[in-house]
Amino acid sequence: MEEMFKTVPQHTSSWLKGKVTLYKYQDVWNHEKFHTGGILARQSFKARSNDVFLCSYPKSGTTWLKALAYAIVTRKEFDASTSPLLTTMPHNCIPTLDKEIEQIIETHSNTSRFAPIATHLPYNSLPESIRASNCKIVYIYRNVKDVIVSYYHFMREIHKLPMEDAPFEEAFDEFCQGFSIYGPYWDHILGYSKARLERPETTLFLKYEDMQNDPTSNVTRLAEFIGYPFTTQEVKEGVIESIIKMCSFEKLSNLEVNKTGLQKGERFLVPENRFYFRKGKVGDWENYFTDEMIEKIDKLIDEKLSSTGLALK
Ligand code: PAP
Repeated sequence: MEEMFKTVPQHTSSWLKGKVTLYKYQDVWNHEKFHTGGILARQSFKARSNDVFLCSYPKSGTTWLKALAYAIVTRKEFDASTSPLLTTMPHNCIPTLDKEIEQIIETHSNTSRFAPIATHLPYNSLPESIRASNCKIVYIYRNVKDVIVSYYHFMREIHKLPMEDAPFEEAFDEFCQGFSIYGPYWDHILGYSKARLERPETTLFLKYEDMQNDPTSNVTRLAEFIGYPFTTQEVKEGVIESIIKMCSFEKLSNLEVNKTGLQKGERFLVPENRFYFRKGKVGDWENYFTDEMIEKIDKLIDEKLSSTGLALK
């Protein structure tokens, strides 16, 4: 596969001081290893109709969604004082298709037990069996400007670049041009938006900002959609609130595992868990965007994404 990547378009990010080269394969820009993960997934993964996929563009709320889905699905086994989420980073509670395909194939074929699987793969890059089956897809999305800021810091931290060595303006421009992991970002959103129109019954869109504003109704929707609705008794007992609290940014980001642990399964980069818990706020972009950037990104959103009907600004 290495040979194949030598022949496809490449882009080396100048704002990351040449530390990252992205490859364009089948219309998607990505690290070689994530392309390889996607190719292996397409070759070997067979979806079952009761599978649930947690899909997202990076930095849109994946970690939070994983924690919530895991807590919902395992709530009969564990409560807020015994949950594995207290000692395991959410990314290690729910596997990612394009990163951990071998492990997923093994557990998926050895058990009929329902377990959500996450992925950053664009809709058109998903294994055919997922697109052809009626398994459920949850897509979390977020204000693009906050995605860009979050992406900027994550990439910068992983590559150990202080802010003064990583110009935000350049990162912003590259992102707008489509040079980002699993990019272009626009195509990611568009792909899942089209899927939502084609398969409305089996696709749930959740918005990060809505989840912050009204976690109870969004967690209720999520639980219903994935087939784990809360009973009246559970509602009375405050189970929803307890899950929301356990999965909150404040709780998770202060756990030892998320403060000091390292991600597993990365071949050449080992992100620290704390990189996935930066601020967890809505609107941090206001501290980074100039008027010119706001104008540029809003215009791009109008041009590229108005057909989705999603409020992304
Ligand atoms: P990933 O795609 O690499 O897994 P993802 O989890 O989608 O990353 O995004 C990380 C963002 O979610 C961070 O946003 P920030 O940079 O603006 O702070 C992170 O802080 C935020 N985040 C992580 N966990 C939570 C949570 N429990 N509640 C709210 N936001 C969270």
